[in-house]
Amino acid sequence: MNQTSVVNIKFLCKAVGCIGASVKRVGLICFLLLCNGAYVCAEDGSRAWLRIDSVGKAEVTCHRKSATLSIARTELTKFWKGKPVVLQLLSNKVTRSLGSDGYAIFSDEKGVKISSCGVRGILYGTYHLLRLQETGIDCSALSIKEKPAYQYRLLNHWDNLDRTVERGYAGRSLWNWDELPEVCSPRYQAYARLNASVGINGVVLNNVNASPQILSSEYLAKIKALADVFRSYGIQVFLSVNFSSPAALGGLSTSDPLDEEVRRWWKDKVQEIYRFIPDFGGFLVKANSEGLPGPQDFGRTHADGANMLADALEPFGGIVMWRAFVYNPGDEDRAKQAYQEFMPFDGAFRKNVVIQVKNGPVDFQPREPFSPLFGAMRQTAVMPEFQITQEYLGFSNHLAYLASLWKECLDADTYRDGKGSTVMRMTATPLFPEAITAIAGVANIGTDANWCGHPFAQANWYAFGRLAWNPHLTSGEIAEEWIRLTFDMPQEAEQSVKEIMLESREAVVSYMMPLGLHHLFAWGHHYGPEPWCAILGARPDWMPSYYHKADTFGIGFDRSRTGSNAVMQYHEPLCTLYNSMDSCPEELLLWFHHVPWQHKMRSGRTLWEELCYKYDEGVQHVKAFQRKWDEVLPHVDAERFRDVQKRLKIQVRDAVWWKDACLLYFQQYARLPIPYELERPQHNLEDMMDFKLNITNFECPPYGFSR
Ligand code: GCW
Repeated sequence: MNQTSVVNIKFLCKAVGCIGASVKRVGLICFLLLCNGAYVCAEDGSRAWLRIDSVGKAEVTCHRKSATLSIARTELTKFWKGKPVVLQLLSNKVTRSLGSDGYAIFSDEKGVKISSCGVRGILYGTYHLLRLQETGIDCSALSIKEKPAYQYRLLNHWDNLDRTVERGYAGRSLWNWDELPEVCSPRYQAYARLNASVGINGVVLNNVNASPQILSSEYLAKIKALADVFRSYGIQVFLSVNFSSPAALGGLSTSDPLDEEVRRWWKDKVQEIYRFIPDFGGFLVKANSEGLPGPQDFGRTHADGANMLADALEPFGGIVMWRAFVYNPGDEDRAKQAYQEFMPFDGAFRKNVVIQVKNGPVDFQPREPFSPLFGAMRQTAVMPEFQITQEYLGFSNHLAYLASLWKECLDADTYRDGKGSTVMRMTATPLFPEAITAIAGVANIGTDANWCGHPFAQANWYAFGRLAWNPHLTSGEIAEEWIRLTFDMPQEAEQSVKEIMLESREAVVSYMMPLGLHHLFAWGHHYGPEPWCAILGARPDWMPSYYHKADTFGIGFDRSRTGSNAVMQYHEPLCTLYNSMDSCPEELLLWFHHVPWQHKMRSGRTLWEELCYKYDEGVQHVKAFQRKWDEVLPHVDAERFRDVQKRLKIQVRDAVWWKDACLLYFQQYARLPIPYELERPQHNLEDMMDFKLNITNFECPPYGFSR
């Protein structure tokens, strides 16, 4: 959309705004639909970062035919504003070195050439060229070679068959199982296009808490219909499977992975899947985790379970992503358990198995150290799992740009092979020639018109794809791209929005859980603070007190050598660094140590004072975001502007709620005053402790805390 039409539309909005309140919305929509239908649709956020207006006249040549190439061609014909483009599917030294997803783009005064040895590479090159155009890069003399860092770049949907989405805050599941396979919503294609435009090449359709039903022939026919839509966008379909499917779905008496009948059942099932979907990607498995069935139910190991599935998938080129998210209530520190359970099996997995590891050792907290499993395995492929959906970061009410969180993990040095052994290197470099490299993000996508709920949550989907392609990109670079593609703002406003985004994750850490605190979340839904939560008979490792361990002496989980000794799971020099209260990075201090309230911090303040300052800093940050956002009002369409404004209001309210709840609760132990220069609490502890937010797992609370 050019500047003039933006101004015109804003003028029209104002004019229509004069009409009475109830007529206003309908009137506005009809009026704008008549004048400029694309605008109304566009600014509800549904076009996300692909908001190019069609120019419809580019010259594009491609001598080969395929569904994917024809998408590339159409995209360029409609949206490319430059010289003629030639799409070259060819195998030469350069294209072979870039692989079938990689591409080369060259341009000169005659035109542009995009070449790749794979059709997917041509498609990715196409979207890259359009991205360069739309972000204002001069495309007249390009010489670009790109290849993705990870072979598999996957979204994990936690979508249930009843269309609820576990930890989803953007409406219902996109997959309309009742209508499929007969009816294929146009949104499936739009979704695939958005994914392809950032290089995502696979999707796990269903929740890791998987229903055995997903493997029924009835559902496979529905999944085939989705796979048929996704295929031409270069997207492979994967499924989460329930380990007890042979018994639960197949009617066998056991699901023991060493039982011959069970093995046969999986082989037959896999064959059936490939009859429906010849390019099926493979299985994702959550086993013996949070009450789900797994090989241990039969006295077998993770390796036995994973290998059985791997053997069934291997003839078809399918893979198994076996999750390491395992922990049991007991004496052992939860943060240590995944490492302890998986390390003994290093090297015991088949080559088409990859262990999927959450970024931190506990569970997608606003800040955790990286999981020690990343720097540990030497003969088993390991892949990072990030959470794009904001289970622990304010759902889609809070603005939290997560590239900063993921980069912190990817850039972390594991020291496995000396300095420079970053998580990125450990996971993107194959450990052995056939080793899988992969990365997954738990999707934040649903039926909301703008896909993700919060308009800025789209940036996390975008950033995940971009980082999966190139983890060397900085959070700032990705934010800049996204802002340019998503809004039409002058540079100064872009800068303000970028500042908000880059500061947002740290702000959330500060007002929720600074200095290494973790899991202070309310029971079940994980939205607000409940550091006091104590449910009779519930698992202790699901209680906040298990993690904060506040008492009159201090606060924090002692994971040093004299504590749970989780530090031992890290290579030197990290083990020593984390082990001492004096050398431990302060942002992880309470993760690794139980620290006295009077402990002197680097700022010269006591721990208690520092905690108060951090919480306050978080609140002040979000208030500053509100001001900065209000300033960009003239440069954002009314719909998205108001949406973000409304959510920032909630975020400020929630930030104050978090600060008051945590400080007033911990103050009972610290018995020290909140420094007088800081804002006073706005709530009473008793009120907050009485308050229960009435939400299920699947909804986003509309207004945060209010009584
Ligand atoms: O963080 C926890 C979530 C569960 C989720 C689980 C997992 C899908 O609270 O909702 O289940 O992690 O990752 O398996």
